[in-house]
Amino acid sequence: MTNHWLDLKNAKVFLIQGSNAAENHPMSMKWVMRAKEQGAKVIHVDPRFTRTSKVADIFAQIRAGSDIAFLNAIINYILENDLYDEQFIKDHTNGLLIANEDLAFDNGLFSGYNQGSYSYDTSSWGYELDEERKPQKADSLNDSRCVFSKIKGFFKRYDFKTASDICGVPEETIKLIADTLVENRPGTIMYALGMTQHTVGAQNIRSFGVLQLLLGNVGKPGSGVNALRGEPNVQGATDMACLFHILPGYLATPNHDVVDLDTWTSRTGTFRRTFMVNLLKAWFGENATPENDFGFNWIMKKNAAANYSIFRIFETAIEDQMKMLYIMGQNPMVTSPNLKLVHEALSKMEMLVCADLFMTETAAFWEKPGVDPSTIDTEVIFLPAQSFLEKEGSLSNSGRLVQWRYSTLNQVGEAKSDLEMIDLIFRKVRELLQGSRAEKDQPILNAKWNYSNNHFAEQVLKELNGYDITTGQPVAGIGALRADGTTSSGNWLYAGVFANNENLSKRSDNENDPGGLGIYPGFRWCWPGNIHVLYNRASCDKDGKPYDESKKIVWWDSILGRWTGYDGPDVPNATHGPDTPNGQRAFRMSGEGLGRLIAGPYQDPQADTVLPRDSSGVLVDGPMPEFYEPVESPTTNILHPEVPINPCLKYPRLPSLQEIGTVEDYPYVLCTSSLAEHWCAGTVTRNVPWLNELVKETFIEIPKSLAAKHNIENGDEVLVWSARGEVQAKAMVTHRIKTLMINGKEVETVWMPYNWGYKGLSQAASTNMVTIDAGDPNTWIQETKACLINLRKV
Ligand SMILES: Nc1nc2c(c(=O)[nH]1)N[C@H]1C(S)=C(S)[C@@H](COP(=O)(O)OP(=O)(O)OC[C@H]3O[C@@H](n4cnc5c(=O)[nH]c(N)nc54)[C@H](O)[C@@H]3O)O[C@H]1N2
Ligand SMILES: Nc1nc2c(c(=O)[nH]1)N[C@H]1C(S)=C(S)[C@@H](COP(=O)(O)OP(=O)(O)OC[C@H]3O[C@@H](n4cnc5c(=O)[nH]c(N)nc54)[C@H](O)[C@@H]3O)O[C@H]1N2
Ligand SMILES: [Mo]
Repeated sequence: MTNHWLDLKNAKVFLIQGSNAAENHPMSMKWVMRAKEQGAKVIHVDPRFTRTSKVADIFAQIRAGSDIAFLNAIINYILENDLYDEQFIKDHTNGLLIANEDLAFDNGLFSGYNQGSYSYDTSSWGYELDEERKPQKADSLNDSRCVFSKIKGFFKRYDFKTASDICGVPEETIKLIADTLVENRPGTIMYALGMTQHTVGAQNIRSFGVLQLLLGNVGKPGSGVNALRGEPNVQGATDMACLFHILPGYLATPNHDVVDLDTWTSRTGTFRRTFMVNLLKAWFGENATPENDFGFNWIMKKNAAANYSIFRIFETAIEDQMKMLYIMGQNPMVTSPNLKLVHEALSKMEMLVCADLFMTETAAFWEKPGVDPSTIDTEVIFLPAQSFLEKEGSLSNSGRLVQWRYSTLNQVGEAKSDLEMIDLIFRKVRELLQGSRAEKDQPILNAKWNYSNNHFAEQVLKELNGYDITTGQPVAGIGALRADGTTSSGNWLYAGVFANNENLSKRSDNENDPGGLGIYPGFRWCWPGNIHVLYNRASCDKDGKPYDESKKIVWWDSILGRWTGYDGPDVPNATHGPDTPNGQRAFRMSGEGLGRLIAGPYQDPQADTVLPRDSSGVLVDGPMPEFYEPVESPTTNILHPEVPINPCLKYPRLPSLQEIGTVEDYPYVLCTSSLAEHWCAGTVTRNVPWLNELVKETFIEIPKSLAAKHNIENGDEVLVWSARGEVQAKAMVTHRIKTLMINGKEVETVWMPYNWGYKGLSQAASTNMVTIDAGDPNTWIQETKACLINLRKV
């Protein structure tokens, strides 16, 4: 979230799109409803009418996977009718900067496309630079060369009629939603998987970003683009880099050609070098010295061209390259798309280790009904894990609030905490490697690893915060981190959580809320630096004065000579005023310090210890969000039929296991998601009898019109099949999904939960037998919100 949960109460309008907040994030609705009591409007855009739609003032039923067309039409309307916040655009976005003259878009492709590699050379997506390599700036937004003029041209194709033909939302509803957003500011956006689980998932969110920048809805209370995160602590997990392309604190994992720390620095910036040195000190302790580049070459490198996502883990197993997998707290035999492929992959592994609370479908994959276990050689080891009740530790919520949890249960049986399991394994592996000179073993032999079993998790949090090595005391914040190896910090974003040797994630002051904005600065601790609203510098004009005095959050205090306010000011340096370059960098992590309407690479030439020099924030599949159809689509792409789907998509990779269905054979769109009554794989919830009583088995929601066509009634057994597999489920004939008119043709959508498998107290077919494992080329999230199926009554 750019903002935070309590901040929702400050919004005047909510665009909830691709999120079923009422069922999946019920606590959020408390604040939405509070705003509604003050007159705020709620808009819900979803293929299916849910409990969230029930509280909406406007509900728009949209075709799954067509959101960019819908959002771009709103953006175009705002641009064409001068409904944008001109001052904000000039102050805080790159709208006035002169775009690179080679930037082009033609028939579905941006400039720089390479057909053979399905990728873009992004160099034409940046700016025209002056002699000092700074972006040239136009005097007015009317300059035909500036970013603002370029986006006007780009979004022009998205008139209401075209958008409506693509997404199925009537033209007048799109206009009503656009007017409601324009008339009620600040407004906020809440989204989750309905937007991200697509092959255009990241560009969906870029449309949100452009929309909010145009409306001036960034950095202010009640504004922002808010990702409602999923699994408990998924925010913490991404902060700690449970992803292949980043290290803790979102630092880039070096590619194979990054031979030393200087090369890494030249690509990512001196600013980030400090964080990298601190990370290396945390990992390798005394063994990380200036002489050995702080152990930089001990950390893993990746092949720049390779994809190490979960898809490739399974695919490389099938290709006989992945021999062993250690899974902690995941049940991919239910939750991963295209389960046939996953099963084949697990069957080919030499060894599978699963640490879980329950015997999962994954740990027992060899017991899958219809499979002969004697044909599978994989050795499976199951490690019983402690649940959150048996252990303490911190969780980071969607609003980046780090909150301490205490254990409430004694250890049950032989179960161990994941930390303890990893500790035992690490120590044993290191013992086995003692004396090895092999290069690949050096990271383990040189690691700093000296935890004790006394409040293990708190030792880890302290290490993430980091120490001043010269005094042995925890550092007070990001500003205290040095690049010379005299401080350490396992994750720069968490520097400050242990300031003054106190675990600030345990703080509980829920009384003191200066400004009444819901910030409560003494309640737990928020990264970075207890800043609750990111980009809050953008709530002020060039001179550091709040645009809206009645909703001020931070400001420049010229008497004190510093940025101050109710929240931590999000500025590079609190004493660098509006008359300095740093005082104008509301988007301090981007090279130009501005919000990007066009997102291209830009490196600041005068990168010093404060200014970053990198091209982060650039997506691989375009500088502006363009609409592409899902891989399996019920219709043609009317904008550019020759480039129907995301041109950066490499799919299928294993054609025999990744078949793509066509609308002729598979005429209906399948949308999948979770239920209020169950949790993801259902491993935990399907073992709770009361929850099974509420929803006892999987089902398929079929619109009345389609059910009638197939003679299906409520409760009938239905066979559902795609190009990849089949499942059987009970029919739930529904009014909640309706037929949509797309490109002049009727399109029917059905919906299924994905929470079942063949273990636990409630067993049923796994929907992911039929879903598709094509993924967004930026994030590798799967397209589980839209694929094509066929169905019949059994
Ligand atoms: N009770 C409960 N709560 C949960 C979970 C759970 O399993 N059970 N899971 C947690 C997890 S891990 C996550 S990630 C979150 C997920 O939270 P959400 O993202 O809110 O959950 P979903 O239901 O997957 O999807 C949200 C909505 O997106 C809609 N949708 C699908 N495709 C599209 C599309 O193309 N466009 C638009 N506009 N909408 C679309 C779906 O119809 C659905 O209503 O919930 C978390 N909370
Ligand atoms: N078709 C379709 N598929 C989807 C989605 C969809 O919308 N549609 N949504 C996707 C999303 S958003 C998500 S997040 C994934 C979720 O996919 P998974 O992560 O596979 O699902 P969970 O049920 O959350 O699995 C968590 C496992 O962790 C175990 N566990 C709980 N606590 C602990 C612990 O402390 N230690 C250990 N070792 N184990 C523990 C639980 O028993 C459970 O087996 O599913 C994805 N799959
Ligand atoms: Mo999730």
